[in-house]
Amino acid sequence: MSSRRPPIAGRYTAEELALAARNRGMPLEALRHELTPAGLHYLLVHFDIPVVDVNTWTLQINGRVEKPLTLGLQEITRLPAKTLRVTMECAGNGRAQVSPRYPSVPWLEEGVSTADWTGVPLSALLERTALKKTVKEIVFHGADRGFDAGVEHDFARSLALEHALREEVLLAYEMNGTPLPPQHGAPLRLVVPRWYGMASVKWLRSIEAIDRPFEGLQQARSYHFRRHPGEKGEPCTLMRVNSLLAPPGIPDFYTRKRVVEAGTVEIVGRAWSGAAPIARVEFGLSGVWHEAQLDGAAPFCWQGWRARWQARPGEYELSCRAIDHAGNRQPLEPPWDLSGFGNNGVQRIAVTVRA
Ligand SMILES: Nc1nc2c(c(=O)[nH]1)N[C@H]1C(S)=C(S)[C@@H](COP(=O)(O)O)O[C@H]1N2
Ligand SMILES: [Mo]
Repeated sequence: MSSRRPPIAGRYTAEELALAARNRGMPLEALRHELTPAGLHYLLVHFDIPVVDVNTWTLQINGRVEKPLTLGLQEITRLPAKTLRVTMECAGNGRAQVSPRYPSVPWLEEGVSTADWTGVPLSALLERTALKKTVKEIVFHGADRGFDAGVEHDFARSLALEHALREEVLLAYEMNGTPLPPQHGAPLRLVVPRWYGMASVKWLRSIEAIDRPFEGLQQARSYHFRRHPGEKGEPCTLMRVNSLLAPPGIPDFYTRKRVVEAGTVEIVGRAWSGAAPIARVEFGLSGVWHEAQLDGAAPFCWQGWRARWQARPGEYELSCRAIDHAGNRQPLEPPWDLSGFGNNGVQRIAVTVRA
Protein backbone atom coordinates (compact mmCIF):
# COMPACT_ATOMS: atom_id res chain seq x y z
CA MET A 1 0.00 0.00 0.00
CA SER A 2 1.49 3.35 -0.95
CA SER A 3 1.71 6.13 1.59
CA ARG A 4 -0.07 9.43 2.10
CA ARG A 5 1.11 12.42 0.14
CA PRO A 6 3.65 14.41 2.18
CA PRO A 7 2.50 17.76 3.62
CA ILE A 8 3.46 21.07 1.96
CA ALA A 9 4.55 24.39 3.49
CA GLY A 10 4.88 27.53 1.38
CA ARG A 11 3.61 28.35 -2.10
CA TYR A 12 0.97 26.45 -4.03
CA THR A 13 2.13 23.83 -6.50
CA ALA A 14 1.11 23.59 -10.16
CA GLU A 15 -0.87 20.44 -9.24
CA GLU A 16 -2.86 22.31 -6.61
CA LEU A 17 -3.59 25.15 -9.02
CA ALA A 18 -4.77 22.62 -11.63
CA LEU A 19 -7.08 21.04 -9.03
CA ALA A 20 -8.37 24.47 -8.05
CA ALA A 21 -9.17 25.36 -11.67
CA ARG A 22 -11.12 22.11 -12.13
CA ASN A 23 -12.92 22.32 -8.81
CA ARG A 24 -14.21 25.82 -8.49
CA GLY A 25 -15.64 27.30 -5.36
CA MET A 26 -18.76 29.37 -4.84
CA PRO A 27 -17.88 33.06 -5.23
CA LEU A 28 -18.61 34.50 -1.77
CA GLU A 29 -20.96 37.19 -3.15
CA ALA A 30 -23.31 34.25 -3.91
CA LEU A 31 -23.87 34.05 -0.12
CA ARG A 32 -26.50 36.72 -0.83
CA HIS A 33 -28.66 33.94 -2.37
CA GLU A 34 -30.22 31.39 -0.04
CA LEU A 35 -30.47 29.01 -3.02
CA THR A 36 -27.16 29.00 -4.89
CA PRO A 37 -27.75 29.31 -8.65
CA ALA A 38 -26.66 25.93 -10.10
CA GLY A 39 -23.79 27.45 -12.09
CA LEU A 40 -22.35 29.01 -8.91
CA HIS A 41 -22.57 25.83 -6.78
CA TYR A 42 -19.12 24.70 -5.69
CA LEU A 43 -17.74 21.65 -7.44
CA LEU A 44 -15.60 18.75 -6.33
CA VAL A 45 -14.64 16.04 -8.79
CA HIS A 46 -11.83 13.65 -7.78
CA PHE A 47 -11.26 12.03 -11.17
CA ASP A 48 -12.95 12.84 -14.55
CA ILE A 49 -16.59 13.77 -15.02
CA PRO A 50 -17.98 10.58 -16.61
CA VAL A 51 -20.04 10.77 -19.81
CA VAL A 52 -23.22 8.81 -19.11
CA ASP A 53 -25.84 7.90 -21.75
CA VAL A 54 -29.19 8.40 -19.98
CA ASN A 55 -30.93 6.04 -22.44
CA THR A 56 -28.84 3.01 -21.54
CA TRP A 57 -27.97 3.99 -17.94
CA THR A 58 -29.33 1.77 -15.18
CA LEU A 59 -29.03 1.70 -11.41
CA GLN A 60 -28.37 -1.72 -9.87
CA ILE A 61 -29.38 -2.36 -6.27
CA ASN A 62 -27.83 -5.61 -5.15
CA GLY A 63 -25.73 -7.41 -2.52
CA ARG A 64 -27.38 -8.81 0.61
CA VAL A 65 -30.95 -8.30 -0.63
CA GLU A 66 -33.83 -10.74 -1.31
CA LYS A 67 -34.94 -8.91 -4.47
CA PRO A 68 -32.15 -7.24 -6.48
CA LEU A 69 -33.36 -4.35 -8.63
CA THR A 70 -32.30 -2.86 -11.96
CA LEU A 71 -33.94 0.49 -12.65
CA GLY A 72 -33.82 2.89 -15.57
CA LEU A 73 -34.09 6.63 -15.02
CA GLN A 74 -37.73 6.76 -16.14
CA GLU A 75 -38.71 4.13 -13.57
CA ILE A 76 -37.04 6.21 -10.88
CA THR A 77 -38.56 9.54 -11.91
CA ARG A 78 -42.07 7.97 -11.92
CA LEU A 79 -41.80 7.20 -8.17
CA PRO A 80 -43.11 9.66 -5.55
CA ALA A 81 -40.57 12.49 -5.41
CA LYS A 82 -39.37 14.84 -2.72
CA THR A 83 -37.45 18.13 -2.92
CA LEU A 84 -35.11 19.26 -0.15
CA ARG A 85 -33.07 22.47 0.13
CA VAL A 86 -29.67 21.24 1.29
CA THR A 87 -26.46 23.04 2.21
CA MET A 88 -23.40 21.00 1.23
CA GLU A 89 -19.84 21.72 2.30
CA CYS A 90 -16.65 19.94 1.28
CA ALA A 91 -14.85 18.37 4.25
CA GLY A 92 -11.66 19.99 2.91
CA ASN A 93 -13.15 23.49 2.86
CA GLY A 94 -10.68 25.84 4.56
CA ARG A 95 -7.72 23.52 3.95
CA ALA A 96 -5.65 26.33 2.41
CA GLN A 97 -5.61 28.16 5.77
CA VAL A 98 -3.86 25.27 7.53
CA SER A 99 -0.06 24.93 7.39
CA PRO A 100 1.59 22.66 6.55
CA ARG A 101 -1.21 21.70 4.21
CA TYR A 102 -2.29 18.43 2.64
CA PRO A 103 -1.81 18.30 -1.16
CA SER A 104 -5.40 18.38 -2.39
CA VAL A 105 -7.95 20.98 -3.51
CA PRO A 106 -6.76 24.32 -2.02
CA TRP A 107 -10.11 25.63 -0.73
CA LEU A 108 -9.94 28.89 1.19
CA GLU A 109 -13.57 29.05 2.37
CA GLU A 110 -15.70 28.80 -0.80
CA GLY A 111 -16.35 25.01 -0.83
CA VAL A 112 -19.97 25.35 0.33
CA SER A 113 -23.31 25.96 -1.43
CA THR A 114 -27.04 25.25 -1.25
CA ALA A 115 -29.25 23.53 -3.83
CA ASP A 116 -32.78 22.19 -4.15
CA TRP A 117 -32.40 18.46 -4.79
CA THR A 118 -35.35 16.48 -6.15
CA GLY A 119 -35.42 12.72 -6.07
CA VAL A 120 -36.61 9.54 -4.43
CA PRO A 121 -35.97 8.75 -0.77
CA LEU A 122 -33.31 6.03 -0.68
CA SER A 123 -35.31 4.18 2.00
CA ALA A 124 -38.23 3.69 -0.44
CA LEU A 125 -35.99 1.79 -2.90
CA LEU A 126 -34.17 -0.16 -0.19
CA GLU A 127 -37.55 -1.33 1.16
CA ARG A 128 -38.45 -2.75 -2.24
CA THR A 129 -35.28 -4.85 -2.31
CA ALA A 130 -36.08 -6.52 1.04
CA LEU A 131 -32.72 -6.15 2.80
CA LYS A 132 -31.42 -9.26 4.54
CA LYS A 133 -31.25 -9.16 8.35
CA THR A 134 -27.44 -9.21 8.31
CA VAL A 135 -27.04 -5.91 6.40
CA LYS A 136 -24.77 -3.41 8.19
CA GLU A 137 -23.88 -0.87 5.51
CA ILE A 138 -25.07 0.39 2.14
CA VAL A 139 -22.32 1.13 -0.42
CA PHE A 140 -22.75 3.71 -3.18
CA HIS A 141 -20.63 3.12 -6.28
CA GLY A 142 -19.93 6.02 -8.66
CA ALA A 143 -19.07 5.70 -12.35
CA ASP A 144 -15.85 7.74 -12.03
CA ARG A 145 -12.57 5.87 -11.80
CA GLY A 146 -8.99 6.85 -11.04
CA PHE A 147 -6.03 6.48 -8.68
CA ASP A 148 -5.46 7.92 -5.24
CA ALA A 149 -2.45 7.03 -3.09
CA GLY A 150 -1.59 4.49 -5.81
CA VAL A 151 -4.90 2.65 -5.45
CA GLU A 152 -7.13 2.34 -8.54
CA HIS A 153 -10.83 2.51 -7.71
CA ASP A 154 -14.28 3.79 -8.60
CA PHE A 155 -15.28 6.58 -6.22
CA ALA A 156 -17.40 4.79 -3.63
CA ARG A 157 -18.61 5.49 -0.11
CA SER A 158 -20.85 3.72 2.38
CA LEU A 159 -23.39 4.68 5.02
CA ALA A 160 -24.27 2.62 8.08
CA LEU A 161 -27.79 1.22 7.59
CA GLU A 162 -29.33 3.51 10.23
CA HIS A 163 -28.08 6.58 8.32
CA ALA A 164 -28.98 5.19 4.90
CA LEU A 165 -32.59 4.72 6.07
CA ARG A 166 -33.01 8.32 7.26
CA GLU A 167 -35.95 9.90 5.46
CA GLU A 168 -33.94 12.91 4.22
CA VAL A 169 -31.38 10.79 2.31
CA LEU A 170 -32.26 11.21 -1.37
CA LEU A 171 -31.39 9.71 -4.73
CA ALA A 172 -31.55 12.98 -6.64
CA TYR A 173 -32.07 13.47 -10.39
CA GLU A 174 -32.82 17.21 -10.34
CA MET A 175 -30.88 20.20 -9.04
CA ASN A 176 -32.73 23.52 -8.67
CA GLY A 177 -35.61 22.15 -10.76
CA THR A 178 -33.67 20.94 -13.81
CA PRO A 179 -31.98 17.58 -14.59
CA LEU A 180 -28.61 17.20 -12.81
CA PRO A 181 -25.82 18.85 -14.80
CA PRO A 182 -22.97 16.47 -15.73
CA GLN A 183 -20.57 17.91 -13.14
CA HIS A 184 -23.04 17.46 -10.27
CA GLY A 185 -23.65 13.75 -10.83
CA ALA A 186 -25.97 13.17 -13.82
CA PRO A 187 -28.16 11.27 -14.09
CA LEU A 188 -28.48 10.27 -10.41
CA ARG A 189 -26.59 11.12 -7.21
CA LEU A 190 -26.92 10.54 -3.52
CA VAL A 191 -27.65 13.54 -1.27
CA VAL A 192 -26.95 13.12 2.44
CA PRO A 193 -28.17 16.29 4.21
CA ARG A 194 -26.13 17.59 7.21
CA TRP A 195 -23.04 15.53 6.25
CA TYR A 196 -19.90 16.80 4.57
CA GLY A 197 -20.12 16.52 0.78
CA MET A 198 -18.03 13.34 0.30
CA ALA A 199 -21.03 11.29 1.49
CA SER A 200 -23.19 12.50 -1.41
CA VAL A 201 -21.84 10.15 -4.10
CA LYS A 202 -22.34 11.40 -7.67
CA TRP A 203 -22.84 9.44 -10.95
CA LEU A 204 -24.40 6.47 -9.14
CA ARG A 205 -24.12 3.14 -10.92
CA SER A 206 -24.94 0.69 -8.18
CA ILE A 207 -26.01 0.47 -4.57
CA GLU A 208 -24.82 -2.56 -2.65
CA ALA A 209 -26.01 -3.91 0.70
CA ILE A 210 -23.15 -5.49 2.67
CA ASP A 211 -22.85 -7.25 6.04
CA ARG A 212 -19.41 -5.89 7.03
CA PRO A 213 -17.70 -2.47 7.10
CA PHE A 214 -16.86 -1.15 3.61
CA GLU A 215 -13.08 -1.07 3.07
CA GLY A 216 -12.92 1.20 -0.01
CA LEU A 217 -10.19 3.85 0.02
CA GLN A 218 -12.58 6.84 0.09
CA GLN A 219 -14.26 5.31 3.15
CA ALA A 220 -11.61 3.53 5.17
CA ARG A 221 -8.54 5.72 4.49
CA SER A 222 -9.60 9.12 3.13
CA TYR A 223 -11.95 11.45 4.99
CA HIS A 224 -10.68 10.88 8.51
CA PHE A 225 -9.75 13.58 10.99
CA ARG A 226 -6.14 12.92 11.97
CA ARG A 227 -3.82 15.02 14.10
CA HIS A 228 -0.75 12.79 13.73
CA PRO A 229 0.61 10.70 10.84
CA GLY A 230 -0.27 7.01 11.07
CA GLU A 231 -3.34 7.55 13.24
CA LYS A 232 -6.52 5.64 12.32
CA GLY A 233 -8.47 8.86 12.96
CA GLU A 234 -12.15 9.68 13.25
CA PRO A 235 -14.34 9.50 10.12
CA CYS A 236 -15.66 12.81 8.73
CA THR A 237 -19.45 12.78 9.03
CA LEU A 238 -21.63 15.76 10.07
CA MET A 239 -20.62 19.27 8.95
CA ARG A 240 -19.10 21.26 11.80
CA VAL A 241 -20.74 24.53 12.84
CA ASN A 242 -19.57 27.25 10.44
CA SER A 243 -20.52 30.65 9.04
CA LEU A 244 -19.52 33.11 6.36
CA LEU A 245 -20.36 36.69 5.49
CA ALA A 246 -20.85 38.14 2.02
CA PRO A 247 -17.97 40.57 1.50
CA PRO A 248 -19.43 44.13 1.57
CA GLY A 249 -18.58 47.02 -0.75
CA ILE A 250 -16.45 46.58 -3.85
CA PRO A 251 -13.26 44.55 -4.34
CA ASP A 252 -9.84 45.28 -5.75
CA PHE A 253 -9.48 42.90 -8.72
CA TYR A 254 -6.16 41.40 -7.76
CA THR A 255 -6.01 41.45 -3.94
CA ARG A 256 -9.79 41.06 -3.37
CA LYS A 257 -9.45 43.72 -0.64
CA ARG A 258 -12.76 45.52 -0.01
CA VAL A 259 -13.62 49.22 -0.12
CA VAL A 260 -16.82 50.36 1.61
CA GLU A 261 -18.43 53.83 1.77
CA ALA A 262 -18.85 55.30 5.26
CA GLY A 263 -22.39 55.12 6.62
CA THR A 264 -24.86 52.34 7.43
CA VAL A 265 -23.74 49.00 5.96
CA GLU A 266 -26.06 46.01 6.00
CA ILE A 267 -23.89 42.92 6.58
CA VAL A 268 -25.43 39.60 5.53
CA GLY A 269 -24.16 36.06 5.80
CA ARG A 270 -25.10 32.42 6.35
CA ALA A 271 -24.45 29.88 9.09
CA TRP A 272 -24.87 26.10 9.21
CA SER A 273 -24.14 23.05 11.35
CA GLY A 274 -24.77 19.36 10.74
CA ALA A 275 -25.27 18.55 14.41
CA ALA A 276 -28.03 21.00 15.36
CA PRO A 277 -29.82 24.17 14.22
CA ILE A 278 -27.97 27.48 14.56
CA ALA A 279 -28.62 29.18 17.90
CA ARG A 280 -26.66 32.44 17.53
CA VAL A 281 -24.35 34.25 15.15
CA GLU A 282 -21.97 37.02 16.18
CA PHE A 283 -20.61 39.64 13.81
CA GLY A 284 -17.01 40.61 14.57
CA LEU A 285 -15.69 44.12 13.97
CA SER A 286 -11.90 44.22 14.47
CA GLY A 287 -12.20 41.75 17.35
CA VAL A 288 -15.35 43.17 19.02
CA TRP A 289 -18.36 40.83 18.78
CA HIS A 290 -21.94 41.97 18.14
CA GLU A 291 -25.07 39.82 18.17
CA ALA A 292 -26.39 39.28 14.63
CA GLN A 293 -30.07 38.84 13.76
CA LEU A 294 -31.11 35.42 12.43
CA ASP A 295 -33.52 34.90 9.53
CA GLY A 296 -35.95 31.96 9.62
CA ALA A 297 -34.49 28.44 9.88
CA ALA A 298 -35.01 25.40 7.61
CA PRO A 299 -33.80 21.92 8.62
CA PHE A 300 -31.03 21.18 6.10
CA CYS A 301 -30.35 24.65 4.73
CA TRP A 302 -27.93 27.31 5.94
CA GLN A 303 -29.49 30.03 8.01
CA GLY A 304 -29.33 33.65 6.88
CA TRP A 305 -28.20 36.31 9.35
CA ARG A 306 -27.74 40.08 9.24
CA ALA A 307 -26.08 42.85 11.20
CA ARG A 308 -26.08 46.61 10.79
CA TRP A 309 -22.73 48.41 10.87
CA GLN A 310 -22.29 52.17 11.25
CA ALA A 311 -19.04 52.31 9.28
CA ARG A 312 -16.63 55.19 9.93
CA PRO A 313 -13.53 55.80 7.82
CA GLY A 314 -10.60 53.52 8.66
CA GLU A 315 -9.26 49.98 8.32
CA TYR A 316 -11.31 47.07 9.71
CA GLU A 317 -11.34 43.30 9.92
CA LEU A 318 -14.80 41.76 9.62
CA SER A 319 -15.60 38.27 10.85
CA CYS A 320 -18.45 36.13 12.09
CA ARG A 321 -18.90 33.09 14.27
CA ALA A 322 -21.84 30.76 14.84
CA ILE A 323 -22.99 28.64 17.78
CA ASP A 324 -25.43 25.76 17.31
CA HIS A 325 -28.11 24.42 19.65
CA ALA A 326 -25.82 21.54 20.64
CA GLY A 327 -23.40 24.15 22.06
CA ASN A 328 -20.80 23.82 19.28
CA ARG A 329 -19.02 27.09 18.55
CA GLN A 330 -16.55 28.04 15.81
CA PRO A 331 -12.94 28.39 16.96
CA LEU A 332 -11.09 31.67 16.29
CA GLU A 333 -8.17 29.83 14.66
CA PRO A 334 -8.29 26.90 12.21
CA PRO A 335 -8.31 23.59 14.11
CA TRP A 336 -5.29 21.45 13.21
CA ASP A 337 -5.92 18.48 10.95
CA LEU A 338 -3.37 16.65 8.78
CA SER A 339 -5.66 16.73 5.72
CA GLY A 340 -7.08 20.17 6.49
CA PHE A 341 -10.53 18.63 7.11
CA GLY A 342 -13.27 20.36 9.10
CA ASN A 343 -11.66 23.81 9.26
CA ASN A 344 -14.42 25.94 10.75
CA GLY A 345 -12.15 28.69 12.06
CA VAL A 346 -13.67 32.16 11.64
CA GLN A 347 -13.47 33.98 8.30
CA ARG A 348 -11.62 37.33 8.26
CA ILE A 349 -12.19 40.05 5.66
CA ALA A 350 -10.06 43.19 5.44
CA VAL A 351 -12.12 46.30 4.64
CA THR A 352 -11.19 49.93 4.04
CA VAL A 353 -13.99 52.39 4.84
CA ARG A 354 -13.64 55.67 2.95
CA ALA A 355 -15.35 58.96 3.68
N1 LIG B 1 -18.71 9.83 -7.66
C1 LIG B 1 -18.24 10.89 -6.97
N2 LIG B 1 -19.01 11.44 -6.04
C2 LIG B 1 -18.58 12.52 -5.32
C3 LIG B 1 -17.29 13.04 -5.54
C4 LIG B 1 -16.50 12.45 -6.56
O1 LIG B 1 -15.38 12.89 -6.85
N3 LIG B 1 -17.00 11.38 -7.25
N4 LIG B 1 -16.85 14.08 -4.75
C5 LIG B 1 -17.50 14.18 -3.42
C6 LIG B 1 -17.11 15.35 -2.68
S1 LIG B 1 -15.63 15.26 -1.85
C7 LIG B 1 -17.94 16.43 -2.53
S2 LIG B 1 -17.50 17.72 -1.53
C8 LIG B 1 -19.23 16.49 -3.24
C9 LIG B 1 -19.32 17.74 -4.09
O2 LIG B 1 -20.54 17.80 -4.78
P1 LIG B 1 -20.73 18.88 -5.93
O3 LIG B 1 -19.56 18.80 -6.86
O4 LIG B 1 -22.02 18.57 -6.57
O5 LIG B 1 -20.76 20.21 -5.23
O6 LIG B 1 -19.44 15.37 -4.09
C10 LIG B 1 -19.00 14.14 -3.55
N5 LIG B 1 -19.41 13.05 -4.40
MO1 LIG C 1 -15.41 17.16 -0.58
